[in-house]
Parts: sequence; structure tokens; C-alpha cells
Amino acid sequence: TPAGKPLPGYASWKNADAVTVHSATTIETKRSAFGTSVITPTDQLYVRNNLPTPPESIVADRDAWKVQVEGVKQPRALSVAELKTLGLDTITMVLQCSGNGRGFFPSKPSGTAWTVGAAGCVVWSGVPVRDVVAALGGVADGMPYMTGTGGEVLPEGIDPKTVVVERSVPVAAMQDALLAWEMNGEPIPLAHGGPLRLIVPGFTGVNNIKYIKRLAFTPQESEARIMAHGYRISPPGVKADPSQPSVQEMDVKSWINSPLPEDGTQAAGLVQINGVAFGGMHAVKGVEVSTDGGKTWQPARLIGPDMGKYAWRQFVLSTRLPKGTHTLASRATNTNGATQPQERLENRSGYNNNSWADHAVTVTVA
Ligand code: MSS
Repeated sequence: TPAGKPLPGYASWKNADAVTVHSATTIETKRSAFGTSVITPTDQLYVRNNLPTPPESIVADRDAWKVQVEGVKQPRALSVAELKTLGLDTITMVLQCSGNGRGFFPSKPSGTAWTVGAAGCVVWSGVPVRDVVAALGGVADGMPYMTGTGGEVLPEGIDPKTVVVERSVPVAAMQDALLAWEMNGEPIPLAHGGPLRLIVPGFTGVNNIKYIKRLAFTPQESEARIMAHGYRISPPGVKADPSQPSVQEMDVKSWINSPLPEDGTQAAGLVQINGVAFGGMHAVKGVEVSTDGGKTWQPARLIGPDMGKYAWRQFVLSTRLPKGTHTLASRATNTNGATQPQERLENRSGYNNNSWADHAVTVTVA
């Protein structure tokens, strides 16, 4: 990133040309770097850390890492080595920060002004949480939540609840969840949560706890600040509180990755307008593309492999663009019948932006 900040040490192996470094804890994939191969290469995937990254030493002996499992009939600590004996599955999933698209909010909420690049499509391998739970006698009675705790060593002298990365999701999310040790064919790098990460498919980034040290089935949601007050859909100007909805299940969303204004002036004629689309908790049913700012829409074609309902699909509209300026937009629909809305849902912290209008791009053709 010649003009931007340097890559931080723990992510020095990232492809500097493919990312924008916002800060030492926030690195965004460039819109022009997503390509059309479905999977986001690990060295181009965004990073978002709420705390400083743990030391490299935690990935020195990956199999020795332990997770404490609680709120089951037989609670105990399990090593990664033991987890590997209990079950195995592979799932492709869109990992997307809750604040992806915040940069399009005119209200300029505080937090990183991500545009589209706090997201990627990643293949994860690990043990299904339900297999771990079965090995420990099942979930204990009266536990409506699954709570994951990050393995960061917390700064001393402050109430841990104010800083710990600990999130609760409804226990039903366990059905598709993994305790993962591998991503895109290699052990999960420290930057992305190795040696062990909780993967909750369909749920926004923050619910996918890195370097997980505790997985608990709990009677209540975590009282950590990141759960109780952080990541809530608060009305504009209203302070966050636990009564407001938490940022959890993702919504249907798509955006165009090519052509882009930064590609410069396009030659008039045939163009392959392409991008990515995902359905949140449901598969993508279809994508429409507009070349006139949303006045008219044409069906796009889904291309590339279908890697399951939690993955994104690539789409293309092959069309002719005459000379002039054209506002290109995409609008996805999922198999549950939800269509991407024109407008974002206004909220204080700029979460869950899936507005098609915000994600439109204007290109010049000469
Ligand atoms: N985990 C932990 N442990 N820590 C931290 O900080 N963050 C979150 C998740 N998880 C964290 C965790 C967030 S917030 C996000 S997005 C994600 O993660 C990211 O991932 P990557 O791998 O990309 O970095 Mo927003 O919703």
C-alpha cells in the first residue's frame, strides 16, 4: 500500500497491493481485488481485531491449544488434538464484518469506514460443534445461548468485561457451527484466529470468535460490553443498550466488483458486469443488474461453483454500454424471498448495510 499505512507485523504476509491498511487492527480488501474465483485468498482477506493480536507463540503447538467447554452435561477442556478425533466437516462461508458498508452512511458513524472489503468467502474445516456437544453428553438444561470467548490475554487493572471479546448467539446456531482449525487449505493463521476459531455460518464477523478459549452454553447472553452495548442496532443518536437487537444474522446482499470507476474510462461496447452475492441465512436465488441507476433491471447469470448456502455466488451480466456515464447496481434475492433493499437501515453505529443504492458504482464509457 504505497500511499497507505504499512502492514502490521502479524499480517506482514498479506498482499499489500490487494488491501487498504486502515490501522494496525483494521485491514480491508480492495474492491478491485475480489476477482471471480469465489474464494477469497487468505493473503487478501480483511482483518478486524478488537484487541491487540495474541503472540505468535499461541500457534507454535496448535494441537495443544485447549478450549473449555461448559454448559454441557460433562463440561471439560479439550485440546485441538482431541477435537480432531471427534468429527470433521468443511463449510464455505462469507465472513463479513458487521460494519462492512459503514463508509456509505452519510451520518459518518464512528468506527472504520469500510466500503465493501470487510468481507470474504472462506473455506473452513473443523469439528461440528454438535459433535463436540454430543461427546460431552449434550447441552445442559435451560441454556438458550451459545457463548464464545476469545483467547486474548487481557490488559491488567481493568474490568475484563469491558474488553473481552465474548459473544452469545442463539443455541440453534450450534447446528451449523464449527470449531475450525483450517481455512482455505492451511492451518488458520494467527491473524484469522488460529489455532482454533468458532465459525457461526450466516452470522456477522464479530460472532466468529478467534483463538477461542471457552465455548459455553449459557442461560443468559454474555454481559461483556462487546455483547451488551457493542454491536447493537441502535436508532440514530440513541445510546446502545441490551434491549436493542444484536448484530447477528446477515442479510441478503450483493455488489459489483467490475467494472469500477477506478478502472478508468471504459471502451464502448460489450462489457461483463460482475460481482458477488450472498443470501445471509439462505442461498442466493437470483441477482438483477441495472445499468441506469436502478430504473430498470435485467437478470444476471450466476457463475462458478455453488459452494453452499453460506458461500457467496459470483454473478455476471453481459451487456453493451454506449458512450456516456452509467450507474451500475446489483440487487440480490435469497431463497427465503428477501430482496436487497434500496436504502440502508439507518442506525447509530453503521451496521448491516445492504442497500443496493449505496453499493452502486458510476462508470464512464467513451
Ligand atoms: N475474535 C476475537 N477473539 N477477537 C476479535 O477482536 N473480532 C471480531 C471477530 N472475532 C475479534 C474476533 C470481528 S468484529 C470481526 S469482523 C472478525 O473477527 C474479523 O475476522 P478476520 O479473520 O477477518 O480478522 Mo466485525 O463484526
